[in-house]
Amino acid sequence: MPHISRRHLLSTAAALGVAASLPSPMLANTQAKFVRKNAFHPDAIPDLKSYRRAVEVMLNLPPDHPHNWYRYAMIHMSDCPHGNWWFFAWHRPFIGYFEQIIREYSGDSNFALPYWDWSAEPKIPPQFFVTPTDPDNPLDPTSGHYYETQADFAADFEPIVKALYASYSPAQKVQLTLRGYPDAASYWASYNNGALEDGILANIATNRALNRWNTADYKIDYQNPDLVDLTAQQTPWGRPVPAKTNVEPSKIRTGIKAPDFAMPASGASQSVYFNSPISANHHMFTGSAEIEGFPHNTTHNFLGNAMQSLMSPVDPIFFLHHCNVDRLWDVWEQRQRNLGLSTQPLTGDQQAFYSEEFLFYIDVAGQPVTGRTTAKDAMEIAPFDYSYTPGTGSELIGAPLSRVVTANFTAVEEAAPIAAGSVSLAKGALNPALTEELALTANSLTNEGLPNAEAARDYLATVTFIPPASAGSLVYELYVAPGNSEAVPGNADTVLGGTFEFFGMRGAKHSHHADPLHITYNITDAVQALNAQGLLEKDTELSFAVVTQSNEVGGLEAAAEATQMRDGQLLGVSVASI
Ligand SMILES: [Cu+2]
Repeated sequence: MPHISRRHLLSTAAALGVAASLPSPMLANTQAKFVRKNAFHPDAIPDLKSYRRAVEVMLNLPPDHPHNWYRYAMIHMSDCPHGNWWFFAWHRPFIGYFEQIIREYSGDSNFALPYWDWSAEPKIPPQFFVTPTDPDNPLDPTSGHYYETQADFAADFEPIVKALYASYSPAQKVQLTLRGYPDAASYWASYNNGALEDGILANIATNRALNRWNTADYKIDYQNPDLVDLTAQQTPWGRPVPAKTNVEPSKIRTGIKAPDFAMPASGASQSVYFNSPISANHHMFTGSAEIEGFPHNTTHNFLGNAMQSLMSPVDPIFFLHHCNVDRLWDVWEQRQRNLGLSTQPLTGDQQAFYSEEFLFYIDVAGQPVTGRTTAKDAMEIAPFDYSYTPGTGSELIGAPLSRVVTANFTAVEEAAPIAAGSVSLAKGALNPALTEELALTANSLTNEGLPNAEAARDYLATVTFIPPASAGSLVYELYVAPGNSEAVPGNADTVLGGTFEFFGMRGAKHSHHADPLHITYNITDAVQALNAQGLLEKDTELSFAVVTQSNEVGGLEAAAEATQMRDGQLLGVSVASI
């Protein structure tokens, strides 16, 4: 248990007014040529048929064809940013060019990529499963269209991958070196065994993976398409799988209400951010904002197998998953424009953001994309000419700006180590402004316990910590308690605030992570639960505990990982009401 000798308290509050900023000169509401629809809506059925046709064509292209199905996924493996402020921007052209390629191979000139609104439908659409009457469905990676073993994949792709590396430009090799692939051998290793111990495609034929923790008891298939079955599903440490919790509409709402693009490089401002934190290049992990860190990461990891690795685009559901992620960014951008708020990074940070180069996209002609390779270019929807039908979060486009109230809690002065199974604490007093917000929450709940949409406030806790060496193999649970007692999991007054896990870092040793990470949890439910128990009063304290749990599944050696763990350190928690 942690030892707390002294705590240092820093509490500040700021009610932010509407920051004046120029609305984008681009006119909204222009009619887009292609409409991306909810995959569960009947209007999307023709698109899903076209998708299936084109995916089969791409699966059958030879490995040396740039549009071969696995080759397109390799773009993601080579270059995708996760856990930094380029996450949304990079994926926009990645699925945009893909959509054009599908349009070509399907022969459907109206094709638009459907989106999987997991908040509205926390289950995989039925078109993505093999069934007894449709055993050959190419949209299901357990069908015969996919490599059955890593060895089969390697036999076809090792020479291709090594030749590809040799063909990359010096600028591309700089990017790959930043990513940890300084030569062809290390680059191939990332496909062969770098992502998951047994290779990215291990057991794909028998196991879409679906539920990486307990495959014997729960396998997602056409009879069981739910993102999670809370009654059957438990993590190895005995608590429910957070998949469904992390896609709830409330988790989406807090992301979209965030009034600022990303945490400023200066670190000075207190607000809530749509994008994950700033980083020096797009191959680094600096933390996660709400939408990337929770619904996005959890859905990837819960689906398992290819979907929990950087070769996740091998599973055709990937593109519908990321289409929804892109949709939520579009919703946020529309809302910001309506409010007269900026959709761009802060002025002082723009050059660093815009100039980042994304050099691995492949276009509809099978050629490397040139001329539109900066992050600034990547932000634009116009080249792909699409819009979205309304989905979860769209109701916020016209909703008023939420006032942001923040309070900072620093951790105890002594290092609060984070290691497997450990508990680390941060504690601090609620300031008056935040106390007022809690009273508002109480009022908004009096109507038969249901939050009033207008009055409801959301609560976010941004946890700042230096992660343990094996950060990628851990789950980070945040617990909240009134500060007159310490947050201790299992105590009556201690509530689970959220469960975070990394994406794409399983088994990775990120020893260069000396810099703190910032993970934003939505703790609205936890705050409301404490409030309902009458545990939150004016000037009461809050106590936070970060509890790490091993995230293991068969194939990775949990015990070995734990012994190699370098302790991390919890630095503090910043709470915002919005
Ligand atoms: Cu993703």
